[in-house]
Amino acid sequence: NERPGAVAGTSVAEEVAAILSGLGVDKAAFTGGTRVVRSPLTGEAIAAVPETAPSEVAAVIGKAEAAFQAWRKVPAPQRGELVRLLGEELRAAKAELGRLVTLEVGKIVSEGLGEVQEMIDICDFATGLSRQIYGLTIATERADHRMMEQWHPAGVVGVISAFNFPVAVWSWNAALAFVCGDAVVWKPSEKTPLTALATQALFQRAAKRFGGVPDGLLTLLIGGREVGEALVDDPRVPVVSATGSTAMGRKVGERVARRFGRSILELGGNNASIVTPSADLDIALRAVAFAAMGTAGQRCTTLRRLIVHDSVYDALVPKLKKIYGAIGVGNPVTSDALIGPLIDKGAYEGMQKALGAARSAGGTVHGGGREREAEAPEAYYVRPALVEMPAQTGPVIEETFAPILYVLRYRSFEEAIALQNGVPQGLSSSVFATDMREVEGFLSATGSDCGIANVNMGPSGAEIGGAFGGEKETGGGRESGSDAWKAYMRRQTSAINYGRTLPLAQGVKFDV
Ligand code: UN1
Repeated sequence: NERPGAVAGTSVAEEVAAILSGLGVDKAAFTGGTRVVRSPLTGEAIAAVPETAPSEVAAVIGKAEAAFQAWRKVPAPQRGELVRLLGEELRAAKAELGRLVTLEVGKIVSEGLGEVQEMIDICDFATGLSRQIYGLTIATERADHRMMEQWHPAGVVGVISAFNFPVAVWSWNAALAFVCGDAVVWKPSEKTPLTALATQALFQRAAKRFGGVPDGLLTLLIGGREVGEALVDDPRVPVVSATGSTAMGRKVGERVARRFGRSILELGGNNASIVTPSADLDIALRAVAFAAMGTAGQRCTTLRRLIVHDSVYDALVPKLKKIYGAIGVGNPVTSDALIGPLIDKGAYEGMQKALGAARSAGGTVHGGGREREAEAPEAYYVRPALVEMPAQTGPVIEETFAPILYVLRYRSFEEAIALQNGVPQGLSSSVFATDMREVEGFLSATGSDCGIANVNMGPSGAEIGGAFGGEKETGGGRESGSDAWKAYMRRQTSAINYGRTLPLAQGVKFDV
């Protein structure tokens, strides 16, 4: 349904400028630059952002390194206070920043706000964590000795983030890095520099209130691949956290490894849900709709493969097809559509290519066509596609960042698990079942091989409290909750001799 007057008379560009200025971003940071930013809602240019030259990156990292030297001396609970203040700023600016996410990425309003909520949540988490950074005291084999481990700040953390969660994924990394005593150099997606500029302005507000935050604790690199490479190759950056495609992550991982840096990779997902005979089909239907179509299929955790037992296929799939045909697709600012646009033309073309490949592989495609082309010729709205596939081949084993759900049939639970695990990616997964044997089997060592395995819900929409990430070509990194913070610190093992002799480990004798 159209929501008339929602943007009464203002172009997206004007609204974006008003939000950025209101949040304290200098006009020079988003006008007159070389990188043109377009809103996927309409395709119109909304800003022109000055870029960082690749030759300038070394100096930025130098500044971050100097900030780190000072920040690591600030006690962790005080560092937590900075992150608490950042959380307060985010709470106060939730409406504006959420709106900016919608305007820059095309997310529906509640998802734009949800993204900011995710930032607030990780700030709360990190504030608590700042008093819980602890190591172990370990039993030693030597008399009058103590052995322990400590966690020290790692240094400058490089954060490379993707367009689809332009600010939340940064916050998972940065909130932890700041309480861990690190400085952060952030290279946002070239498609979404505006939400990054807004976030940096909010950080600066928090830093000002905190007082005495070293200059350069958070710096931004606005630019493309070359800027990212300069960050990735710099030996003063011991940790690089990168979110994006598997192709990008493979390059980042290799380059960081070459200089013995540590990378935290959160790459492609090709997430599946299994619908078993004992599933609650009403829950499955709603969960699948959100997980497969939400965010226009542009989450790492989006449901891309639905593996349905033969006996429930006809009770589930026709209903699902109906939802696919009826769901509102459109501009989420001017209507109550649940599916916003794809990020750009490239995403649309990638989707059509995958659908073509699916047809060639014997798939039956429902939906997937372009919508609203007449009123928004520069924007890429699509009807989500449901594709019934005869087998898990061709595009089904690839991640296409668009709302395509491949549906497969299975007969035995073992076959379903083999299909679930039979792709190169390993981020998220879920099972719909009330039979505890199948639930526990799915969660067991011989079940899902993914970093995330859910029951009676979809694979997307994780909370920040758990460790987020996945296996295989997803890259193996873990971010956000649980003990993911350890990746942002260096571990030091210490043995202390408080006796008057020098016993050696392993009973070695060396009397000189
Ligand atoms: C991503 O798409 O990169 O679990 C992150 C989710 C969100 C984060 C997705 N909390 O779907």
